[in-house]
Amino acid sequence: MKLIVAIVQDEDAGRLVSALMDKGFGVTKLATTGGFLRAGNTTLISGVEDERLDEALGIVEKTCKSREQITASAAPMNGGAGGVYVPYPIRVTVGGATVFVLEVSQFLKV
Ligand code: 2BA
Repeated sequence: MKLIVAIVQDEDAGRLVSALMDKGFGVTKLATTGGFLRAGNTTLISGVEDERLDEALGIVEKTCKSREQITASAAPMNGGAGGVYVPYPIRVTVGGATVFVLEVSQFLKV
């Protein structure tokens, strides 16, 4: 068995949960925050049998879109000597999904 940990954008999370559940996968949805943008995202965890891993990953890939987001970075003014930083917008491409696949040593429901 494998544990899929998928970090996705909030906009895709509802459809992804539905798509996985429609195919009989168990899913848990967690509200999370990305370290770089400091913005909300969603982490889904799903335990899947080895033979269905590719199917589940295919659903994640099909459902999650990449999007551009604008965030504020800070540029030093006067070389930063005076400790003055001016925020300026930068564009980053987020997603579709950041996915980790972990080996499950035990799966218990007690
Ligand atoms: P965030 O950390 O908020 O990152 C959002 C997006 O900002 C990233 O999209 C990437 O395009 C950009 N980004 C991140 N760090 C950057 C940096 N140091 N410089 C420039 N741009 C940077 P994704 O790569 O699609 O990541 C989406 C979310 O997935 C991340 O949100 C984070 O919550 C999670 N994530 C990504 N890589 C991870 C990792 N190695 N471990 C744990 N979580 C990760």
